[in-house]
Amino acid sequence: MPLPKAELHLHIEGTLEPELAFELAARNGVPLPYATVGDLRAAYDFKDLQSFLDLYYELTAVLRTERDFEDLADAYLARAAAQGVRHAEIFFDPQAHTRRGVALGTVVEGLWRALGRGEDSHGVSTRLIMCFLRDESAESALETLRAAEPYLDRIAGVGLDSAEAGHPPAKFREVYEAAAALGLRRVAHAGEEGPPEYIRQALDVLGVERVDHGLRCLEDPELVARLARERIPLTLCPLSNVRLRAVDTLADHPLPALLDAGLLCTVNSDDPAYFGGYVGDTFDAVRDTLGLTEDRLRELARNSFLAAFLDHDEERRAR
Ligand code: ES4
Ligand code: ZN
Repeated sequence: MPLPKAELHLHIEGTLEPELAFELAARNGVPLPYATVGDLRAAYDFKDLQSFLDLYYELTAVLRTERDFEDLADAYLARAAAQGVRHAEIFFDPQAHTRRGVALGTVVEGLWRALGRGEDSHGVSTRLIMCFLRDESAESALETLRAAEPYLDRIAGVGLDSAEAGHPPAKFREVYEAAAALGLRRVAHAGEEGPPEYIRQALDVLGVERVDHGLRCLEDPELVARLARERIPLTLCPLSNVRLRAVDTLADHPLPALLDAGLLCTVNSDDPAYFGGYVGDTFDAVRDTLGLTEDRLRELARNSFLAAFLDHDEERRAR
């Protein structure tokens, strides 16, 4: 039995397996510039975040209908459940779809068809977190938030993702203030490729409750001390960091140092179809490669529930 855990850093578009991409491409008559599943998989050799994002956005073209988003989310729930996930807080990127003519309602309604029955179908409770693309404008983020108002009963929070360098969190102050006023929870990617200063901005300007990645906090001991003192969770994604070359090898990943520094670390899969594993695979990899003890693994699983947007009773039921 895999350890029960929550997954807090998961892009639903990043769960699109090559086989499903081909199936949806055929169903929707969308041409793909790859002849076979093998050719597509061969393209998963990334040199940095941007080279990954280029392919990730390219493949969203196959997602067109509510049923496509439903099938995508259903496939994720099945895989997650098999790896011990009891609760998942799932990112989606509305602008990656609206900018190519797919309505926000299609995305949310489609995802919700699968997620709304996730507890019954797979024993996985879920939350949806709507991410703004930080390489799009602040105005576009605000328009996205406004467009989401009819769906706020299904959206727990907002996040910030995509290409980090040159797009500091402070650019999104206004939309995060508006999100907070609507009662939405707030998270943001920071310190994946960007500097420690971006982590500070996410906390101080955007008011985030969790930091997604946050890896580069280690360059700033004062920031590490603050994150530990304030019990700010980090949603780390070790396999992603290896594939996008934030670290050289998994053996070099600073997860043990971050845990030793007293940080509330969680381990997550980010874009599992692209980075070689779902969250249970990630737990296995850090155990085997970083030599984490069973106690440490249990701490990571416990942290995932502590850092989740669950109330006390829900948390107890989930773990
Ligand atoms: C992402 Cl790994 C990563 N970083 C930033 N934005 C993203 N969107 C999807 N995966
Ligand atoms: Zn991410």
